[in-house]
Amino acid sequence: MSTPTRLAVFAGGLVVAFATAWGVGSFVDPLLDEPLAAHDMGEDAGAVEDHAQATHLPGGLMVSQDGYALALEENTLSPGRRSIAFTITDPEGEPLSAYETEHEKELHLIAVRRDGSGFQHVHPTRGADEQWRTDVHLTPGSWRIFADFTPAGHEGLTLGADVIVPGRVTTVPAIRTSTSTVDGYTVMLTGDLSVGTSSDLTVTVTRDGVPITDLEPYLGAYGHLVALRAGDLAYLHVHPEESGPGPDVPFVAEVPSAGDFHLYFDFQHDGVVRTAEFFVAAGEGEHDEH
Ligand SMILES: [Cu+2]
Repeated sequence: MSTPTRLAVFAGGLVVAFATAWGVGSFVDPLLDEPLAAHDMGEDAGAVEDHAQATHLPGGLMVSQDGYALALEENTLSPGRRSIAFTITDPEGEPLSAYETEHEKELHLIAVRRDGSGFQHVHPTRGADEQWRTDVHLTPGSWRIFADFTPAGHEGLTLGADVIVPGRVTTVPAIRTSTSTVDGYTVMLTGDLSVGTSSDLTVTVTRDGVPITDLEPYLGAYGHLVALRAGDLAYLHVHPEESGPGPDVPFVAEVPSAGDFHLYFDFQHDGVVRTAEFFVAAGEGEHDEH
């Protein structure tokens, strides 16, 4: 076979292979997607069938959603205690001025380094120009900033954006633990994170072995729990359940996938808000049809 002929045959083969792959992909994908989505998402299967609708992704992965956007004033900040300023813009591109109050605040800001360290949950103040501003403490590394808010007349949104902090990065390895100590308090997390079902979690606060039974209300409950998926830092929905002032504080979490999760429990006692941190794995729970 002459060289030009060989090349022609080779090229023809490539075209056939490409066409086949394209044809198979376009016909098989819709069939594959449906059972996968139904399986992975359990009860939420109906809500996630339309993959094109970004609204059904976990929160915190996008900088804009439903026309609302998080615009940070600066995407690079030096290490130390820094002021973070940002604006939420509405679908018309104007600064958002009407918010619903959720958990006693119009907007909750979470700052966390990409490795899960340095968690801060703060409440910025909104200026006359609708710009939000708050102080956070930043160490070198890549930080994720989450704005959790509800535009008036809309459902709640969690938007996320990155801030780069230059400098020598000291990585903190995340070690799985469901017990956390902070300022002499021992905080335990019980219950399993299960994919595709509502997961009941309980946080228990003790000090020197003595159950704490006089937790103080914080953000309308006896504690506030934030869960972030390790890796992409997807922001999960965690709802507080009715409870007394300790030592047990119950929550219900919705987990979108198996994987490791950082959990941060903010609680108030003796007038001080503290954060207990956990790092736990989410499994498939009772959904093991594999
Ligand atoms: Cu908050």
